Order: sequence, then C-alpha cells, then structure tokens
Amino acid sequence: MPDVNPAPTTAAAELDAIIVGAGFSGLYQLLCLRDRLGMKATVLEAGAGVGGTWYWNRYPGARCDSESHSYNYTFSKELFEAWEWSERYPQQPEILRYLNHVADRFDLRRDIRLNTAVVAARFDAATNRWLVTTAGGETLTAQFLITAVGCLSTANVPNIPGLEGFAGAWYHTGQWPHEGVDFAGKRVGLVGTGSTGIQAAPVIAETAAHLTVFQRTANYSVPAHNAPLSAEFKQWVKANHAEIRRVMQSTPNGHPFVIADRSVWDVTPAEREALYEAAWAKGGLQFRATFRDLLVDKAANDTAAEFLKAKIRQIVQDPATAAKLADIDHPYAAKRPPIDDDYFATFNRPNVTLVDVRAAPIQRISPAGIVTAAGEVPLDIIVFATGFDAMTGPLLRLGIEGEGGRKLADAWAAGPRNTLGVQVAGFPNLFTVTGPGSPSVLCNMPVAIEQHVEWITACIARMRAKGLTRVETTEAAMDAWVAQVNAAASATLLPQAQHSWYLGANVPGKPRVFMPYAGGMAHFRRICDEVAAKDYEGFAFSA
Ligand code: N01
Repeated sequence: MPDVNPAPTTAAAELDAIIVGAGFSGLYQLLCLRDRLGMKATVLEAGAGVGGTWYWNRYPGARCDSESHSYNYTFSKELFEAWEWSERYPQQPEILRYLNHVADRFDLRRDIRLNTAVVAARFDAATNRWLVTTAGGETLTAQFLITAVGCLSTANVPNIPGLEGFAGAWYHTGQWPHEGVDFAGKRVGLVGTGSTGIQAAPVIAETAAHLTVFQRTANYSVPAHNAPLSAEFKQWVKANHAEIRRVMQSTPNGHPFVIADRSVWDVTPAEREALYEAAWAKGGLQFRATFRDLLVDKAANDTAAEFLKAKIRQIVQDPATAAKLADIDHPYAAKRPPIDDDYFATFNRPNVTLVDVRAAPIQRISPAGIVTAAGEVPLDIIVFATGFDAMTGPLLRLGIEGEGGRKLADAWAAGPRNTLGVQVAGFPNLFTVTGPGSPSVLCNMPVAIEQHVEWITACIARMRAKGLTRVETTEAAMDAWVAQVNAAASATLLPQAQHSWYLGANVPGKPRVFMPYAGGMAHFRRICDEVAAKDYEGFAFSA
C-alpha cells in the first residue's frame, strides 16, 4: 500500500476546510466535504500513512473487538459489498488495508498530506478563518477546522522513575515499531491489563522466554472465539447491507446485535446460568447484551460478574493466580469490557507470571527491570499497554486557541464541555468528530463516526446554502448538553469504575469527569436530528 500521496491539488490559501487526521473519521469527512459539497478540503495527518488508530496500534495481537462486518463504513453499499473480511474480528493489518482501499477507491490521497503534524490552530475573528500551523512550520488557513483525531490516539506512558535508565528496550502499544519486535528468548514485562494488554499477552507469551504481566486492576474478559468467516456468512453479509446498517443504527452501542429485552430478574437462577453459558460459548462483546439491565442495576450486574469470575477460577490452574485475576473491583462492563483469545489460559503456561502491582506497587524501573514493593523483576523488554490520554488528549495537544486567544486547554481545565460532542462555545467553525460528550467510545466507532461526520456535513451544507460563514454553539446549549451527558452517565453503573479512562482516572492530574455520552447511540442520533430539524437550535450562525 502506498505511503506516499500525490501532491495536494488545492493550494493552501484557498482551503475551505482543514481536517486533522486520516483515520476512519478524517477519510469520510474529506469525502463528504470534497465530493458531496464541492469544498476545497485537505487532511493533515501526522503519520506516514492513512489509518489513524490502525496506523499506530500494531502491537502483537492487535485486532478489533467489533465484529468485522460491522467494523466498516456503511454509507456506500458498493464499498460494503466490495470488501470481504477474512475473520470474525479483523486484525490490524487487514483494517489498515481496508482504510487504504477506501482512500484509493474514493481518490482521497490527493487531498491528504502525510507526515504533517498540527502543532497549533488559532481562530482569526477578523477573517472567520482558522490558522493552522504544522510541525514543519507551515501555516495553512481555512474557514472550517475539523478534528478527526480519534479518541485513543495520545499514548499514556506512565511517569515511572528510572525508565530513562532501563538497559533493555521499551515500547508503548499505541506507538508500536513498524518493523515489529522480536520477543524470542527475551524476558518481557507487560504493564497493563486493559483491552490491549489482554489481547497482547497470549501472543507475546508464545515467543517470549518469559512473560511477566503487571496487573494493577484485575479485569473481566469474555472469549472472542475468533475464526475465519465462512463463505456462507460472507455471502449473507453482502446480501444484507441495508439490514445490518439498520440494526447497527438502532442499537445503543452501534453493534450488529440487539440487547435482549429481558431483565436478569425475569428468569430463574438456572435459566440465567444457561443464558450466560450460551453467551460465553458465543463469545464477544455481545455477552453484555444477555440482559437489558446489566449496566443499570448493580445486583443484576453482580450475577454476570460472578459468572465471569467463576470462569477465571475454572480456567486458571494456580489458585493464587486465579484469585488475583478474579479480584475485580468494578461492575462488569463499567470499564470497556475486553474480549480475548486465551488470555486467562495464558497464565497456565510455565513461562508466564502474574504480578499484582495493586498489592505491591511499581516503585521504579532499574537498569535491569521493574522494581515493585515486593522486589525486582529482571526484564529485557517492557511493553506498556497502559492506554491513552483518552478523548481530550488528542484535542488538547493540537494547541487550539479560539476567539480572543482563549486556549481549549483553559476552557476545559475542569473537564471537557461542548454541545453534542461536536462544538465548543468560543471556538467558532471548529467541529470535533467523536469529541468528548459524544457516544464514540461507548459505540462501535464507525457507526458513531458516520453519524458525526454526516451531521457536521449537513450543518456546513446549510451554512453554504444560506451564505453563512460562521457557526458557534452557545454557552447555554453547552450547559444543557453537559447536564445531559452527566445525567446519562449517572443513570448507569459506568461511573462506578473508579480506575476507568472514561473518567480520565488513568492520567495523573486529569479532571475526573465522565467523558462519553452514555445515553446510547440511537438516542444520540435522534437528539442530533432534532437539533438539526429545529434549524440547529443551540448554534448561532452569522454571515
Ligand atoms: O488501555 P486501558 P488499553 N502502573 O486504559 C494499567 C480500545 N481498544 O490500551 O486500570 C500499572 O484500558 C491500567 O490499570 P488501571 C478500547 O476502547 C480497542 O488496554 O488504571 N498499571 C490498565 O490495566 C480500550 O478500552 C481495541 O489500574 C498501569 C491498563 O494499564 C482502549 O482502547 C483493542 C499504569 C490500561 O488499560 C484502551 O485500552 C484494544 C501504571 N502506572 C484497545 N498505568 C479494539 O478492539 C496504566 N496502567 C478496537
């Protein structure tokens, strides 16, 4: 796949829109603005290729937890039918091939500038235009600035004393070397047991001399049961584009499965156990769709939590290790629920050890390894699967300044505030695709992205049709939306996971604010449609 794009076709001075990021969001946003609205738009991408998240996250075992036939765009029936996934869950290289296919199919590359990181963006009220500065020192201007930077693109490397003196090699999973890492014969330390660590551990264990997993918060996981897709299933997918799209757009989390209408309390304990067993056997994220009340009723959630903890104790042979793995402190799915290929069974291998760093915290990194309160673990390689400065991190690092030079970092000092996840008062003509306050990370991402991009496109189309040059949400609309985001989170068990990145808890000093909109994607779509139908209530336009 080419990592070199043709020279841009639009001179920088003539731009209508600058889009930051060439992942799922940026590619579709470019297509919408350029090909549907006839605008002059350019994508600025820091990486040397398109793909966003899937360009950077190349760690061992990197795979999407959404089922492949749902992890794609649905706006084009022809595209949907032309692409064939090979497995139930797509691996990173296959997703990257898909996004490159999209870039080529829609001739997007000529308007994408690779290796072009944005370091500053300032709104000029005199011209109603954004001035965007790149790491190369160039300044481009455009009427609209649209961030398509993803929610999980700012790697969170923990500030552990001594890392700089480590004699071995270390990597963060979100910035994985393109040439790969050879673990053969090496003592590897894996820090972090979120979705990424749980995907990576079994794969690293296959070749490493020894793998030590440093667990701070024990986690649930459900088997993915990944497998090649049958010819019949592929045929069924191609024949059912409209229905798959309809189901995904009608569900709270944008997946192609429907949440059961029954309560945990509608069935007997034996029936419940049988339903959980069936969901376990089926595998994947749909385990949480077994009952409708798993995320809102703690006692209901406890039944799923107990089932999953019992599974850990059954799978893991060493009772002490099993006890540490099953000592989970939060409701099931209150943190993003991982799915896995043999994660718990990995601890039965003779070359794998679990270290509980909640009981004996990491103190420092020595030249020889990781030092916890219980002693030193000698290592050749450290892998940080420690997640991201999620949702706000990718936006704040762009150095955005709105009207009057107000920094986004200052506007969000106490946590993110915006309207519909898409606009911030004081930052005219700035749109944030899947920003905080949108369902984004609580949803199958392409579904959330298509909705956000299409809403932004429709808003801009309306402006162009009416000769308007400036759009900005109001403080009152923002207050109302922040209240709705808080209310939606409070109605669920999600805020009960104290160590969750949804709350910003994984980054020291970050305000503890529940960031994504938890009211469900389908409901969010209705709200956005109503706002648009009321002539963009809560947004002020001017010429
Ligand atoms: O990151 P995480 P992730 N010392 O933040 C631990 C998406 N994703 O990369 O819980 C010791 O979830 C931290 O511990 P704690 C998905 O949305 C998608 O795994 O903070 N440990 C935790 O165990 C996911 O949710 C796919 O106590 C430290 C881990 O590191 C999101 O990415 C696949 C530590 C971080 O877990 C992020 O997942 C993979 C420290 N100083 C990921 N700092 C798909 O399928 C952190 N930890 C699309």
